[in-house]
Amino acid sequence: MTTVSYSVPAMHCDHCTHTIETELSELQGVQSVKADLETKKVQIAFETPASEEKIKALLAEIEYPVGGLITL
Ligand SMILES: [Cu+2]
Repeated sequence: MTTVSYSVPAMHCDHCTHTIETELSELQGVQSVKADLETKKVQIAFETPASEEKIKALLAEIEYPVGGLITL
């Protein structure tokens, strides 16, 4: 299991966090998603077949592109 934390600057309300958590949760291999509005960070725990590439692609697709990677 891998845990990553991404900065998602486009996150600006509870609707955003809900959308991000719902969409990412549906990606196969994603174990948990926590979107934090205050810090505009999304923490994701995943294993294969999910990957950082797939997660970033999905976030870009739903118009919440990753603004940076915070190493944990
Ligand atoms: Cu919003």
